[in-house]
Amino acid sequence: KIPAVANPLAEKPLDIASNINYHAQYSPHFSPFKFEPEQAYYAAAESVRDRLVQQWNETYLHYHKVDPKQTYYLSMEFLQGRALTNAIGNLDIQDAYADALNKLGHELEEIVEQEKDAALGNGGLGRLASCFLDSMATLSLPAWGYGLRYRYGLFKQRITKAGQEETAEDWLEKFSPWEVVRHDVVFPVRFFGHVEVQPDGSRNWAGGEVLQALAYDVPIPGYKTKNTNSLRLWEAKAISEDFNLFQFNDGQYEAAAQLHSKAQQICDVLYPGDATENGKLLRLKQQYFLCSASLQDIIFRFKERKDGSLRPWSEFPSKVAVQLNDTHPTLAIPELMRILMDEEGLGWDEAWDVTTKTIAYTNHTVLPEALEKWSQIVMSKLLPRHMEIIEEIDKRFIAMIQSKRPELESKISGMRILDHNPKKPVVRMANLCVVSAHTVNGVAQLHSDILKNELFADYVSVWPTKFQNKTNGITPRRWLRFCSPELSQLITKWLKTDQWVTNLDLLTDLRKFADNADLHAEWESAKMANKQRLARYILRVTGVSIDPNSLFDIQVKRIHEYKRQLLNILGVVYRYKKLKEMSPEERKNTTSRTIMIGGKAFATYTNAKRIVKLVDDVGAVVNSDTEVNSYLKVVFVPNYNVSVAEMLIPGSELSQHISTAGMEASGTSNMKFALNGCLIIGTLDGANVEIREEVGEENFFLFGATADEVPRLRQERENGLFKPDARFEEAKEFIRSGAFGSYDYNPLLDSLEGNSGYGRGDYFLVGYDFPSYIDAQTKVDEAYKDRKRWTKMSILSTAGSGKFSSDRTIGQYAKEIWNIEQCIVP
Ligand code: 26R
Repeated sequence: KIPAVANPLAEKPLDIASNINYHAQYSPHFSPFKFEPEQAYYAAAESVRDRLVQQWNETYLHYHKVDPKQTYYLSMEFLQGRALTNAIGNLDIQDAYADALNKLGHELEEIVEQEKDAALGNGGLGRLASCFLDSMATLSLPAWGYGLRYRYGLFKQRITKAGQEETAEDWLEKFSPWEVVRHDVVFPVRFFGHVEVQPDGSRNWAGGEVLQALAYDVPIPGYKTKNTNSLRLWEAKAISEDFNLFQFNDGQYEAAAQLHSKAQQICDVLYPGDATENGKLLRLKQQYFLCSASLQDIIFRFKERKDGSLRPWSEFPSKVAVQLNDTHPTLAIPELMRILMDEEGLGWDEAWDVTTKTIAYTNHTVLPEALEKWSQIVMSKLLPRHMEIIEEIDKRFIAMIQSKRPELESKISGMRILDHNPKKPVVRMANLCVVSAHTVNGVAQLHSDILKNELFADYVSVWPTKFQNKTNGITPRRWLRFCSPELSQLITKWLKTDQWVTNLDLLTDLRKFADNADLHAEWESAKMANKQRLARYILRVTGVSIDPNSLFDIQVKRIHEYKRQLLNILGVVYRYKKLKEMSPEERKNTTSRTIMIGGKAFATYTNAKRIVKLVDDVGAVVNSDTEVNSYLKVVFVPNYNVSVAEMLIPGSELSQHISTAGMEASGTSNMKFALNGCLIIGTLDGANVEIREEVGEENFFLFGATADEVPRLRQERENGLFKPDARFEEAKEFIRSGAFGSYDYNPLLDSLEGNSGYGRGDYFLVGYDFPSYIDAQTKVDEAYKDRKRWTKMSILSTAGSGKFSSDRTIGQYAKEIWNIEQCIVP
């Protein structure tokens, strides 16, 4: 029993100021002699954390008492970004903290910039997990996030003459005030070893190496609710007895600490390169480490919550829902089976029933190279017991198909989990998920249809109700309310309520004022303020001065050939060439544009790096060309991350979501841009399809082939039937001529021709879509000339974005997959 404590923190600004002051003086991380932005940040953050901790403890105790069914969101990635603005915003104490910091001689906006992004994720999948955590807390749902506490998150990107350079991002360098280490939450995790067979036939995994998983908890506050959930991040540690004192005293320091440094490696970096066998093994260790520690914790809680008495295991699925964020935590399936059978003594059928009723799987990509396959040889060595269990699941699946669905015999080799290809026998993780999970979902309607009709089509007749769609969403708190206070305030003013922050569908009411001149004026001035702020930022980080009166056109996302940044930059090159050919008079009739492109290329992805280099080179030439640079500027925005997105998105007017149709599972930044009144130029891909439906087709610049046309178009190309448009040839030729420097762009341009790249020239159909892309861009230029029309489109874009709140998404997961309910902390 923990005694209740009165809240020692009053609401008044002065008390907050003294509280900040207290932290500035007594916390060990601060100098008593300095109170600069860095010290002010830590002091403010610690003061906010004190408040959170109180609600956080109450939340845990309340869940413990009520014992509701809980969701556990297992993810190798969480892209949290900064926490301070979000925390004070969700606690609704923004103004009080701004005032208090003012009294202490600081500006809140400057203080929050001191915080490093927690970038424990690569891109869309990781950021989605973080938006989901925000919505789960805001909806007062009893839910946990489980991940790994990487020492180095996503790399920092610098742009030099040579292109992209990567450096390690040490986000914990100066300590994070947002995590609490739980020395009492520790679980053993085993690797390697062997399987022992007991006289009674039961099996037991023994030997090998045993490490410890230590929990670090991050508070996840909900917006205007007391519920404060946890993100639990595991860190790997060696068991202290494993430190070899004998060797150490013998002067063999490295040898003595060997197990310690091996343990540390597991959580050293997010997504270690997996080109080498070592890298693959490390990644698999990471995945198992997350799954094993999390399941032990979940089971511990399940047992703990029934006043000591034993609960029947059949109750487990009515208390626990586990969601797998892509296949990365698939090992949760054989791990749960192993614990239930080998440690808890259940039989196969009983364990299988519990496991399948507990676990659900979300697919986030159909790209073949991103579908995980693990070598059976590596798996057998690292996880011998799990390999046995996977073999058994595979065997039983085949037997079930043969007895119940004999007509599928010819499909079995593609549907089964094990691929016994003699060259490289592998375990197909997605198949393991589909066979074992009670529900499989895609992340946008089009993507879910592709899963049902193509990738997982053979399973649909076996399990017709297993497959669902859950269109992604984004949190309106971080992605509108906090990142654009100007626009938020005026929305609240016109809707006469701020309820839209938790009920985003209310934005549709803005449609009533879509032609109102007063709203137009306010809308334009809020947008202009955001554009000016963005222009100052671009000047600071790139040295390029951009004109806030030009059209701000942005494409930011991981650099990948399927996302087609190359289509964007070829369009820019074409635009530049046309501008050069115009007379000064003709130029005056064009729409001035500033094109910003940002994103990280995976360190070993050569073509992606060439694209970065090309964008930067085109920018250097265009921006210094005094003949045209008042009509066109091109900027590569360095080190794109969550915080940079919070700066760019509010200041955007056009954003590009131009992937080859069928390849982008959903996209989520498209939703963030649309919500901020930014128009989209895009293909019918991922969630673009639904965004266009919601904002209206007249407010969306559509172009390009559709997903169902893509296979035929690829075939035609292969058969030499594709006739490239003259404008496409012109743009490529201009680059080949050396107009943008001496770097060798031929390999990149060659990938759009002949038979390179994916083995089939221009696999991503840049050439096919180029003419319709250019035409759509011309329509953008025309629309922008009509201020009234553009502003109306912008308002209607925001008004139509309600569907894309992650509150809606999470509400659907809760009801249709997890079967969990709200558990409001009184
Ligand atoms: C296993 C390894 C190769 C790997 C593959 C893929 C590691 C990480 C990924 C990340 C992928 C799955 C990803 O981020 N997918 C994105 O998920 C978003 C959220 O659902 C979608 O919006 C986006 O379209 C999709 O690319």
